Amino acid sequence: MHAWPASEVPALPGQGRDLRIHDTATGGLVTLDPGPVARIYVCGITPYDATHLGHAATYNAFDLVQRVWLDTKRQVHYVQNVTDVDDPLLERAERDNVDWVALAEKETALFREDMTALRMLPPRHYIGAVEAIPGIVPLVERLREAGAAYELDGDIYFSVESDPHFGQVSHLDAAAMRLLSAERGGDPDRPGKKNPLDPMLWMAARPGEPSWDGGSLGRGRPGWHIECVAIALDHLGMGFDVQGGGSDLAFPHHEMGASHAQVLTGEFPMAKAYVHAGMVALHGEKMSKSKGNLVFVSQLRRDGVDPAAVRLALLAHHYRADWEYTDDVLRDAVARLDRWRAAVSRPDGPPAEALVEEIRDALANDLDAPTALAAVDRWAAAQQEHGGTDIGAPGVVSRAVDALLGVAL
Ligand code: 5CA
Ligand code: ZN
Repeated sequence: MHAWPASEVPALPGQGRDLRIHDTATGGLVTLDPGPVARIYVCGITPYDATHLGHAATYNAFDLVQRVWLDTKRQVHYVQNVTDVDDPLLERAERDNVDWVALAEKETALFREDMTALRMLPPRHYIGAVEAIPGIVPLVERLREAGAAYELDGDIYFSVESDPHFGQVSHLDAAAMRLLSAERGGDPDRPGKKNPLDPMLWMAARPGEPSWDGGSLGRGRPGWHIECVAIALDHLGMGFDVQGGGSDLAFPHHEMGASHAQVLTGEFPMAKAYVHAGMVALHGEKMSKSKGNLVFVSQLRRDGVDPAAVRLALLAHHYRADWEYTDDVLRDAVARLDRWRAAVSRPDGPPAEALVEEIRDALANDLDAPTALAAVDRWAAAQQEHGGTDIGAPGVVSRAVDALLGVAL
């Protein structure tokens, strides 16, 4: 699949910082040392509805990860998937009486537009589940040959007990795992499974549903976790730097994915850090396509809201926090954008070097965007109150805000 166009990332004077970030698997901060090419996999959308602010907040977090790395002059290999065949997509297509392929294409196209408007850096490889099927089938066959997968009425399940490291991403107890598995696409109550948590690797063709040739697996379609594993291993290999997504993906998705990959390769861990963004809520509940309490990025754009203000609304919250979207959040962001734009519109101003370092320090410290915004606020307030004589300082601020925060002033 094609991704979306990249916005330019200006180079900044001085030195970038190594990123320290919270890793769910170790439960603490880790300083990543990616080498010249940093590798990141971020779980993509299931395209049955438009991009909402919760999605945008999560993609914003991983965009910042890349901007910190780019500032250290590293290259970034960024891979993202599109879950373009899965139960929720098929169910929505059926409900609305539309073709599931057309629905997925339409919503993926809108997602690209939203990401472009928000200045999110595009992945180098943007891969759909459907196009990944030829790579998924041999992985499931290998898991079965290794005794890590078994058949139940034609469906093929992964045996979580085959991975000695199972549980080391999310650290949940069995009861919590069972509950979340039922909520998030699993089928812990299906009779005949070896372990209730075992996730499906390959689902045998169901009448009226799309299916593909699975070689020795028979016709069917892939399970959710193996989709991301196949794409990540194909384009990044084992031991990549960051596996990213919202906190609702820690279990079962990232736990199961890590186990699949670890059993397949015999290597541990799949990723050096499992990074999870908090959940954005609306009216007291997590924004979710299934509940319908959504604020769409595309609707805000249609309402004439500047995408840079949307981005500032996201950046005003720490990526790990759960937060509630209200009209005030957007109003504050619009006001901040106006103040910043006014402050950089003059040829001179207060010195900017220290501000660039403050933004760098804040982001390198577990992506502390709110602290970075506060630093820019102080510079903008000083500019407004008494100005300054440094020629070119506003340009430096503008480039730093663009390069490190993805906000075009
Ligand atoms: N296709 C799978 C991942 S392989 C999926 O979870 N798709 S999704 O469309 O449901 O979500 C896309 C990303 O947005 C995921 O990282 C998810 O954790 C994140 N996300 C979903 N809802 C919210 C929310 N309310 N707040 C923050 N992030 C969210
Ligand atoms: Zn995923």
